[in-house]
This record gives sequence, C-alpha cells and structure tokens, in this order.
Amino acid sequence: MALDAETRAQFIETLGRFVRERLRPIEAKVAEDDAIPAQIIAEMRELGLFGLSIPEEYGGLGLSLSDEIEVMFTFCQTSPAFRSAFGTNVGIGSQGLVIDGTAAQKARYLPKLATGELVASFCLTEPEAGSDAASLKTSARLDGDTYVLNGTKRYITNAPHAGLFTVMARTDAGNRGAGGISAFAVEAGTPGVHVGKPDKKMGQQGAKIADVIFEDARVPAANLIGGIEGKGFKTAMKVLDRGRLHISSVCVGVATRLLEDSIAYARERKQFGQAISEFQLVQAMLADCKTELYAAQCMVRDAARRFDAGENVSTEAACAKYFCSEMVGRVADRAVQIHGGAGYVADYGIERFYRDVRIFRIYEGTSQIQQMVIARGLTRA
Ligand code: COS
Repeated sequence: MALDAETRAQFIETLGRFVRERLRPIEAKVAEDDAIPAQIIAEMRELGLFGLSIPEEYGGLGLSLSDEIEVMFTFCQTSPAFRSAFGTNVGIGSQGLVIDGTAAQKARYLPKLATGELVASFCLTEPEAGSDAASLKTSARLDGDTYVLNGTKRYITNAPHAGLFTVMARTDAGNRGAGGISAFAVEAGTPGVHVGKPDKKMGQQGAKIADVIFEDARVPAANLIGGIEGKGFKTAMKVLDRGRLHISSVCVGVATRLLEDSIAYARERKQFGQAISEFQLVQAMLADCKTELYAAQCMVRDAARRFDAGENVSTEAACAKYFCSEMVGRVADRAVQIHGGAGYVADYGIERFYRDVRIFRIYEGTSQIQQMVIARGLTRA
C-alpha cells in the first residue's frame, strides 16, 4: 500500500521529531552502554516502526517500498544502531515469510513481528559461507514430521534479542548448490538452538550480532517456509534484493545527517579570520557530498518505484547498494576532514559515524558481490 501524500508527510514529520528529540540526545550514551534503552524500543514499537513493511492484514503499516525508503531517509539521520533494532523485522528477518511464507506461517508470526513483540533475525551467513551463500553447510534432515537442524550461523544481527530466526539450511545433502537449500522459521527457545556471546564490533554499538548454533534442533515440518524444499536460496535472494534497497536508503539518511553536521560546523568554525565554509577547498568537499548524496537518493527512489511496479530490480538494487554504501563512506570521510581534529575525537560523534557506516559496504552483500551481480545482470540479459 502507498500512503497518501498527507499521511506520509505527517508520519515522516513525527519521525523527524522523534529522531531530533528522543534519539539524537542519547547517541553517545547508547554507544557507550552498547544498549538502546527499553523505553526507546517501546516508543519505536508504538510508532509502528517494527511493522513498516508487514501487510496491514497482519497488523503492520504495509508500506510500499517507496514509502519505506522515504521513512528511512528521515529516521536514519541518527546513529544507525537505532534502525538496526527494528531493521530485521522490516527487512531480512521477516520478508522471507512475507514473500514466500504459507498463509498459516504468516498468520502465526507476522502479527507479532509487526508489533515488535517478536524480533526476527536472518540466518544465512556461516563461518565458511559468506559471499558464496549457496555453499552453506547447515543441514536440515527430515525425520517424521520434524526437520533436525545442525550447523552454525555467524554475525547474525539481533540474534541475542530474536524470538524467531529465518534459517537457510541444506535439506538435500546430495545437492551442494543453491537448489539443495530450504528456508525455515525457527523459534528461539527450541531445544538445540543456542545464541553465542555478542561479537565486539567496530561500530554501531547498541546493535548486537552473534552466532546462532543449531545442535539437533527439531523444527516442525510445518515451518518449512512456503512448504516446498529447495526454494530457500531463492527466498534469500529475493529478501536480499529488497533488503539492499532498504540499506541504500539507510545510507542516504546517515549521509544527510553527516552533511548537515558538516555544514553547521564549517559555518561556525573560524580559521584565518573567517568561517571555514568560505574556503573553496572546504566548499568542494561539501559540494561533492551533496552531489553524491543527491545522486544516491534519486537512485534509491527510482529502484524502489520499479520494485513497487513489480519489475525485477536485482541489478538496480545491487547498483543502489553499491553506490549508496560507498557514497556514505566517502561522505563520512569528508565529514571527519571538515571537522578536522574535532572529527577525530569522540566528543562530536563524527568519528563514531565514520565507524558505524563501514559495515554498509559489507553486509547484505559486499560491494564486490554487488559489482558481480550487476555485471552478471548485464552480461546474462
Ligand atoms: N532473485 C530470485 N532468484 C535468484 C536471485 C534473485 N535475486 N539471484 C539468484 N537467483 C536464483 C537463480 O536464478 C538460480 O536459480 P536456478 O538454479 O533455478 O537457475 C539460483 O538462485 C542460484 O543462483 P546463482 O547461480 O546466481 O547463484 P550463485 O551461487 O552463483 O551466486 C550470489 C549468487 C553470489 C549473487 C549470491 O550468493 C549472493 O548474493 N551472495 C552474497 C550473499 C549476501 O548478501 N550475504 C550477506 C549475508 S546476509 S546479511
């Protein structure tokens, strides 16, 4: 569903206020505590953020992707760790069910994901299967009316908070490729499902990642997503096409914030008797940020519009993820440069953003995987 213009503007204005008044003041504290206060999570649930992409019939807001990216442009003008708290419910954790789940699977899980009562994580990556996702080793063996899962998933966002895991596992031991993989909805608390200690990361403190280990974990056969074996890899790829556009919009939001902070600092900071914004070399950095940011924003909007129109956007989603994640890296680097020494010390938060954005070039497919997807899209077309 697309929101009417007025409702969308109101929702975005409410979120903008929430970001300015509730989130920005606690950015440093969240990073220091490596935790988002429970009250803030409750407010995010109240705002409907966990259910942005979940259809209305299951209690979500059912936004179109075009609306979702506009929401993210505004919401992500703060530490990206806040987005991460509900990001997997909006994106990779829930969309396997939304796109390919059976009616019964959707009815069972989507309402709780929409409210945030249940947090969902996406379990694809393994210790030895990252970019080459089709080589994953986690196995799922059918035994009566349950599948028995064994294996380890790595760097799983929100795993410590998750109540539900979308797990890609190999159901056909004889097929080492993509066709042997199936997707499952696995409830946390299932005997044999263990979550490791959260990993220490370069940035985005407050957002947690951890291993998820399956040791003879018995999952009801009814939780095979879509009810058909061998479709799990395609489900994961469809989820990632959409997820890559979501991440692109996050990059645009964060870059918007960094440019705003850089402009404010350049106008305030005086050297050689004048504001540094008067110097052409500083102006060039601001102009480059704005130009790239504008291009990125146009790109995401175009790809999201095509997605909503039902087009295959694998190539465009990869282009957007590649460009937007590299763009925000360059913007963050210039933001540090414009802030000078103040950009390097913790007090201004710029160095924190510089670390926070580094992951965007890696997760949901590295820049090199996006290049590969783009090139294959071109040469196979
Ligand atoms: N949508 C639907 N189906 C897709 C698809 C997509 N976007 N991409 C691939 N498929 C299908 C293919 O059509 C193929 O189906 P058939 O066997 O019926 O022809 C099947 O999936 C296998 O595809 P392919 O042969 O292209 O798989 P590869 O192993 O060669 O490579 C890449 C796939 C590299 C693109 C994939 O592994 C990938 O995206 N890797 C990065 C993973 C990632 O993002 N990890 C981050 C972890 S999640 S935070």
